[in-house]
Amino acid sequence: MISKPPLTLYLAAPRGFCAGVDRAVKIVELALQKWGAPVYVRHEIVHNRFVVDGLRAQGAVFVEELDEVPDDRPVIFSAHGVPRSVPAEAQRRNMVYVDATCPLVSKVHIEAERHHAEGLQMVMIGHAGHPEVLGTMGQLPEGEVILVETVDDVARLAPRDPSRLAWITQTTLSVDDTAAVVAALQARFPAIVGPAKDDICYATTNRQAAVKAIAPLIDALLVIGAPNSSNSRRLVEVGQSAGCAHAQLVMRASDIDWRALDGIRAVGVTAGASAPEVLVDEVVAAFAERHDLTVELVETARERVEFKVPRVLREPVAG
Ligand code: 0O3
Ligand code: SF4
Repeated sequence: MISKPPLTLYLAAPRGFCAGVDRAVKIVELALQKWGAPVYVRHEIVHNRFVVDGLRAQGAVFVEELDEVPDDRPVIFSAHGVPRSVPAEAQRRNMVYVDATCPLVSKVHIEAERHHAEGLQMVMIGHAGHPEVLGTMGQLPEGEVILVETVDDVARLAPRDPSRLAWITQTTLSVDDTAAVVAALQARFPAIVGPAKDDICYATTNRQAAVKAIAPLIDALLVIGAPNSSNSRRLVEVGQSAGCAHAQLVMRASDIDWRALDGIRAVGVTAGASAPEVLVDEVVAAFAERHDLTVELVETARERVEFKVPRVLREPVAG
């Protein structure tokens, strides 16, 4: 028998589903129980094909815009949040809708509204075109939120009144990159107001910290997550910045570039906030097939956050 090469697999914790994703997936499942299929979902409920396919198999129909939903079927808004115009349109059409926006994204929406009510113009740090950014910017009238992505963007900002500004962020950004942008904003606009640190959520922060902890131990990092998942892509970048030159984003085990992993002695594995644990199990099993594997858990925090589903889905089904 040919012996398999030894490999230590450092499994980051926390990893995978956050409380907002857990709640959003539950909302779709409960809506299907309550109203039967089809239940429409505007945008991928979370950015993961396996989650989406699983819900589709139960009768969920995924669309990008509300005009693709018939008036007489319930619709769920994704965890990333929606511009104000979306629930407004659903109300105008008398539709049944449930908003699965993560409460930590809604918190940023409320922050933006509060600053706006005080007459401040907002600077949002985030990624152009991302649904969360579109949703948060869409809480306020056009021109009231200016988007910056980088330190260089800060130098180009031309606000209405540089002394009347507030900043907010997307929840899934790189903690370190964001700190640099915030510092640039504060240097250029000393009067700017904002959150104590940033609006990056606990789950994003914890997953990045866990990657930093395993980076010195590993030759390669695998992040399980989708290419359109902002928080997952940030985990790859955090791994690279922490010195792990070889970091791969993989949707599942079949995406692993084994050739690039040839000869390594230690690998790190984590998963984005929208990646289900079954995919982690699959990746670990794929390593176990090829290696004499030792799995070590590296736990840098324990998460106990849970969010309730909206009341309408907690009520017993009528009939
Ligand atoms: O925002 P992101 O692309 O990371 O979204 P995912 O991958 O669906 O993960 C959940 C995070 C979220 C809903 C927004 O904070
Ligand atoms: Fe909510 Fe954070 Fe999860 Fe986004 S990553 S859904 S903000 S808990």
